[in-house]
Amino acid sequence: MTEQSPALDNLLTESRTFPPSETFSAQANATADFYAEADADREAFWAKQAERLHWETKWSQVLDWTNAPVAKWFVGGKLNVAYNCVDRHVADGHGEQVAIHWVGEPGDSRDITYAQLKDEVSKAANAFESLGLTAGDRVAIQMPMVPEAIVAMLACARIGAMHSVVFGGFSPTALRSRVDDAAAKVVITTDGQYRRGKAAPMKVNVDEALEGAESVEKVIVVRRTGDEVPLTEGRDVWWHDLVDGQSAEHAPQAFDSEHPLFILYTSGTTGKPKGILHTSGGYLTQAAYTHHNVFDHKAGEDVYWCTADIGWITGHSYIVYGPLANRATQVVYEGTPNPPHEGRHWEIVQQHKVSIYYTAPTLIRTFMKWGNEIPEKYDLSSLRVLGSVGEPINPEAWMWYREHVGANSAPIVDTWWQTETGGIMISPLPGVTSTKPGSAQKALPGISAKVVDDQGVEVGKGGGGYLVLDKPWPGMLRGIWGDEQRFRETYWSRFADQGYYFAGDGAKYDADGDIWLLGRVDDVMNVSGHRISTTEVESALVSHPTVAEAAVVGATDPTTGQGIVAFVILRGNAVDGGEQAVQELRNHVAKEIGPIAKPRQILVVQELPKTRSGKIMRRLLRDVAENRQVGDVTTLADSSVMDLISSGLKTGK
Ligand code: 6R9
Repeated sequence: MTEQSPALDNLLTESRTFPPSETFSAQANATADFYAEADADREAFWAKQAERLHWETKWSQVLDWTNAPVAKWFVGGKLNVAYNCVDRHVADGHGEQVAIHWVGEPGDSRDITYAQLKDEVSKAANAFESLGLTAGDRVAIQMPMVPEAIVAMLACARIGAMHSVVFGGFSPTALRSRVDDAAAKVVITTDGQYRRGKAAPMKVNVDEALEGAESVEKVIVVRRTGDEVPLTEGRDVWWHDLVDGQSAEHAPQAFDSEHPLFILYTSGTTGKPKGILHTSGGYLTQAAYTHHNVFDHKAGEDVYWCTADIGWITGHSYIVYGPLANRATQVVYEGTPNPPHEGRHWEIVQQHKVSIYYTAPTLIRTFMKWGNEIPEKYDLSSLRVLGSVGEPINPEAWMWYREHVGANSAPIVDTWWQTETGGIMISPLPGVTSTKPGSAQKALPGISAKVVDDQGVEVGKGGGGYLVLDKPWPGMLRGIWGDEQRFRETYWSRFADQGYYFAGDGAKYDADGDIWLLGRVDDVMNVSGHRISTTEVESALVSHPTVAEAAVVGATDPTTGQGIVAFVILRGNAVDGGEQAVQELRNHVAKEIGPIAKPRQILVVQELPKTRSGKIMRRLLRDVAENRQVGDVTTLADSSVMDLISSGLKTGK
């Protein structure tokens, strides 16, 4: 069963609730009767939500679940996702509305209207077609948060090509494995990127990644930092040379509702990331429906800002697809939160009168650390809805967010979902739900979630167990790219008898039946809201010549949620595990996977605790990493190992 930290236990005794204000409720998009309406006829409810979109051909059936666990939603329907996100708003007379207030890290900025976005996406679509890209092809995108990244994603969608966005902080090795897995034909990148106030290279990393990559025919490079970069003759082309001269007319073709839209890689319990596959109609319906109701978004009135990176699912669903389908005006910010100062976010909120702000608990805790006086210096009165995503939010951070950002009045929506779910699944509805600090509370109308025990039986109020999704939903993943068996095993085998989707999260009902998320129950860590598998980091460590064996755990961390702690056994002939060796290993992991996977701490040990069947007992290592008394060691093959580790650590050996 799930192992709970003391912090999570406290969280479950939380009794404060915050009912919605009458004025908010009176104007809210969502109403309490949505739940009953969806329960009465789920498919009719979703069909109504799909009407938010423009369909070239209407569907003939809402859901086909006969080939479970691969769902078909809005069967027979045809639509163009990019048309829905851009063109139709222009056709409806909103071409002059700003779609994106883009804010560059060094202080440059661009406002892009829907009419301009339509031109840019059309030109890029024409450019991509001129390279021979067609529907079904894969395009890898590794870019910082520049407008062209969004344009590139939409242009792929427009021509039916699938994008595979790879987070800008991922290493060449990580990029390469994703390019190879999807056999990407085209890679789009920038010369460099601004990160923490400095220009850092990007294209040279891509070059390193693509050495000998057979599938890649073209690399498109957006100029961002102006740094000189080598171009490979015949393969590389500047975005401005390729795109700027194209026609701004491009006729969007309607694709089947189940036409693949994108692949997004996420960490699983093995070292190999999974290419999560999403399709068009159902995904866009859920992204738009949730963005409209969970954030109470009003087109043409709100200014929305989601601080995620497009390299993650939150950026896909709540920067690109959901908000644009709903004709949002949004802020897109390129950089990290503190260049040049710690009030950067609040300055942007004040300047653009941001009314909906969606971020991650790790950032909220960082803001707390920086001090109350920082947000106090700015006018944040425009904010009316606050969101949280990526990991459980502890009540202290929730209360701080409410008080110091939301002026004790803006509803906070704690949204639980995953790369695999495509859109938000469990969340309060602002104006409807009385919120509780720390709880994501209830499955949204149209969504069904349960907390079950080992046998798949739903637990009662106050009970804990595993979170499952017991009914199909429109934004659900349609598979793992190229690995159907892994798809079935990972998500559908744990509760195969019941046909439940196993989310991999522990959860609990409180006395009111509200859901509290308790973190992963598998070997996936959550560091600053990023999923990183213990196995991935372990593989990176053992790929270093000095390392014989490695075990990695996620230890509770006050700022990042979890921090990566590695235990390594060095090879016999390797020199001592001094500070320098440890530093080198940390850098090695950063190089293999990316800086986000850099262990917070590496402990050199002589032995690792293993069961008789040879499984590393991470639970015990977590006890050590979190400075707790080591738990039950009876299943260890050699129970003295933990003494050895603990005493070795004390004496620094
Ligand atoms: C959207 C996203 C998914 C995992 C998920 C869970 C954790 C996300 C959460 C949350 C508690 C929340 N998670 N939101 N846990 N409360 N509001 O983050 O997708 O990167 O795939 O991560 O993140 O453990 O299983 P992804």
